[in-house]
Amino acid sequence: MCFPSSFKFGASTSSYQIEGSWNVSDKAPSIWDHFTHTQPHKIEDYSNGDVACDSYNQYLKDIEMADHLGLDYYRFSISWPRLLPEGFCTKISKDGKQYYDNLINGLLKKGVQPLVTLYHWDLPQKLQDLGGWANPEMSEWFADYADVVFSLYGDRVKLWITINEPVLICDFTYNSGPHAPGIDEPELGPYLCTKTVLMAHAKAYHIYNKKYKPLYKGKVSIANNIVYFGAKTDDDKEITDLCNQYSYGRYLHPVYSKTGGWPPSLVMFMNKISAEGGHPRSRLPSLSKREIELIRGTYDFFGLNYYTSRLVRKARAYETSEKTPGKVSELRAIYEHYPNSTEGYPETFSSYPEGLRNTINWVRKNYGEQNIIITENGYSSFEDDLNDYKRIAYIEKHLEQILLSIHEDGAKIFGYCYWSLMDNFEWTSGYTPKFGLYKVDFTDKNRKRTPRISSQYYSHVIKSRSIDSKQFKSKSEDTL
Ligand code: GBH
Repeated sequence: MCFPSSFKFGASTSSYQIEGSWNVSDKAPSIWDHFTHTQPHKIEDYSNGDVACDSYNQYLKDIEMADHLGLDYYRFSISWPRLLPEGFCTKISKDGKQYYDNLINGLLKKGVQPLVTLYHWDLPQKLQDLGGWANPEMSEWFADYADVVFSLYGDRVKLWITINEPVLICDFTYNSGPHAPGIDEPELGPYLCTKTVLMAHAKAYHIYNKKYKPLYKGKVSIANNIVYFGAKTDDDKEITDLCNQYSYGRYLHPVYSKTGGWPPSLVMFMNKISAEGGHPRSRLPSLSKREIELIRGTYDFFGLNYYTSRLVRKARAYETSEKTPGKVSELRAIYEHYPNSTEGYPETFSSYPEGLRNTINWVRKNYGEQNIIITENGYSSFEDDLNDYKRIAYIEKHLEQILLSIHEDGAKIFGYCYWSLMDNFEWTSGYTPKFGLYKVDFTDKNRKRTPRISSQYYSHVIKSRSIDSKQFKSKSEDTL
């Protein structure tokens, strides 16, 4: 089995995780700058992204790595407070603009297409002070920002992701608060945020569609993280479906379904728990007809981030389900790792490659045939070994599932981006987990990058369009 000749390979990063230079020139602080500086204990190793991979200064090396791997796409994100230091489009930073110009031009010179994310979680702190994603006005400010970005780079960037992983933005923030800005307001927070994020995405999509698509003919979508949920027993099918609708349908149904709007089973569930809690109306904000129509169909492709899967079962009477992100305790569900999955690091990242194919089929079943790109998938380890055979096995197994999806199931998948091009700041886990095809030496002033064996394997995959990893395996290693 081989990849079709039109299939694209890429690697991904994001601004806060790699750029550093958090306060150079006129850059304003983002919520992650503020969060890591004011609450360092929320990061496992008390670290932050002040320097990170120093990509603001070392971006030529990043371009070189992308070129060396033979990537079709390099997926990176733009830092909103670097480009618009006032948060609003009242001022465009000259240096910020120049940085992304240099990066984009440098990639294109090497034949690497930029795949650009507008928002990968580094909100201007100033807008957070005005309520952040819980404030409906945010959708307007995001649309203004998107308009600026499209106008500056639309002539050269043909693939856009508006927002990376809304479920992380809304649920990891408000539904227990591990991520910046760290607000634990599970009653209303996640739901207000969900609506605003969807409105923001939709407005940006329409701006591109009307103003820029006729000129530049690019494509715009959103990237969603899906943890595949399988029912533990037949008895658990109903709760599993509700978990899916709660965690992912909430973000997908309004955009990708034929009818638009919230998933009906989620509306019923939210009505029920809101009434039980004494709320005079549903905690899930309503969507007007106009809003439903504004959001519906705002995609040119389907961006999927996939890492791991869970088995779902009903909680027993004495069990309380975890109040972890995307898993509101009111669902009364218990999430278990697949027994035949391989242990991950951090442990939430257990590897279950079949889950990727299952996710793709779940998406197609629920929302019809889609043009799918895997915008993220990756393996992290504790060791920063250059002989990362387990990463090779992870990539091989997941690419195998993509090949099965394409050839056996008939899915339309046009690309795969590995997370990540290089080791970087892994949010609340700091610098300990290593996701990179390239190792980064965080003790070196210049953040020296060194290729791991997985980078050789990946460029072999890209060249040969097949996944066989035999020549890269160490005999002693177990495969994943
Ligand atoms: C992505 O998020 C991010 O886009 C990227 O910035 C990040 O570096 C990368 O992944 C690696 O983390 O605890 O049950 O939800 C992925 C979000 C969060 C998905 C943890 C898997 C574990 C299962 N991930 N989650 S659960």
